[in-house]
Amino acid sequence: MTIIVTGGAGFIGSNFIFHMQKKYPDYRIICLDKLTYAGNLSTLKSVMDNTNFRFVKADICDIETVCRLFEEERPDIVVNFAAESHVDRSIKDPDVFLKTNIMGTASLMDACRKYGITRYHQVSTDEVYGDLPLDRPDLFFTEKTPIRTSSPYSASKASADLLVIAYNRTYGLPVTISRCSNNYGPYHFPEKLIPLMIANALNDKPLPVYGNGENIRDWLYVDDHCKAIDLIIHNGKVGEVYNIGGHNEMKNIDIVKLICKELNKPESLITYVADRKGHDMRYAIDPTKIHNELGWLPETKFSDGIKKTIKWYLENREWWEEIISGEYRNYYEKMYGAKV
Ligand code: NAD
Ligand code: TDX
Repeated sequence: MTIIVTGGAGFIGSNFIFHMQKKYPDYRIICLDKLTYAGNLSTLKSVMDNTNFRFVKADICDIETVCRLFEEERPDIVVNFAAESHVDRSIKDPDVFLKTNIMGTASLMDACRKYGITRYHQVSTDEVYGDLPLDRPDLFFTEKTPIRTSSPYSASKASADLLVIAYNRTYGLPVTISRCSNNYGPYHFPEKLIPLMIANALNDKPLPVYGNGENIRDWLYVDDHCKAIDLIIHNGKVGEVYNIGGHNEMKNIDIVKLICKELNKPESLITYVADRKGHDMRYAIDPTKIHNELGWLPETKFSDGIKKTIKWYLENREWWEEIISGEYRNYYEKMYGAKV
């Protein structure tokens, strides 16, 4: 079995590669990644020398290079994690989100059509469903919830999903889509809520909470997401969408307070800043379908997962310190400079 994993130098893609190499040592895994600001080759150093692993630096939008790789490797399965993934960046500059997330998905699927694959899997997000009101805790996103996007990021992911469904219907491409809630865990880029708060707290820097901090996210430990994708690519039904989430809703402010507590830092570091434009209020996934059809259930409780995650950031300071001292600093200053 040969699998191309795009975006494998990023947060979830790298964790997926680790999961697959451990569970299926005979599979050949090829990571195709452009190494944007969010991709980090050092993340993959533990698998780099495996004979069944190959890294290729390339843009998923570059159809010629993608086709050359397909020609050489003749993959059975393609799992597409490659994306611009940060909502705040999409609000400042949507352009690259449209290119990578939409055009990149199309070019990958064109290569799949040309060479033939047994499965193209699109890693999507719960953000395609928009948000839920805070005063209706009885409501959840199911696979039948209408697409209703809020940010250029979520609109680009939803557009890609529509293309994936169209390629299945029009060309018979054997596709699946997964829509997951917020992930957390090792190698999470420190521009996202949990790693940003851990890094800032460790450096005794202000903890910038958007708006009133009441927004709710449904957090899933990254390994549980990887296991769900593993099940879908092997046993999921072609043409189907699977929601992935663990019924673990938390308010942003409670997460930040928990991080302060775990790290023994004062809550006085918490600084309320201007709200995100179009900020989604609540995400909450109903994972009944993947549970009933594929037997998936999240295994890591948030109370354990957050401790493991904090421990990882404490033990791997060089990984994130290098990031926050580099080019990322310019983004941080532009994004938060005047506020914190
Ligand atoms: P990430 O930003 O950490 O990593 C993205 C990776 O894609 C990076 O390695 C980057 O170099 C690569 N990449 C970007 N543009 C590329 C291009 N044009 N060609 C090739 N590679 C390119 O993202 P993540 O958090 O790991 O998210 C992975 C996927 O999962 C994304 O599709 C995202 O929409 C989806 N998702 C993320 C979450 C989450 O909580 N992080 C939740 C649900 C879904
Ligand atoms: O500094 C911050 N302060 C803050 O209050 C940051 C970075 C975020 N927030 C808030 C905004 C959100 O309500 O925390 C919440 C989580 O924010 P992010 O970590 O940026 O994640 P989110 O916008 O929810 O999107 C994530 O989950 C769905 C991923 O980044 C997406 O790629 C995925 O599709």
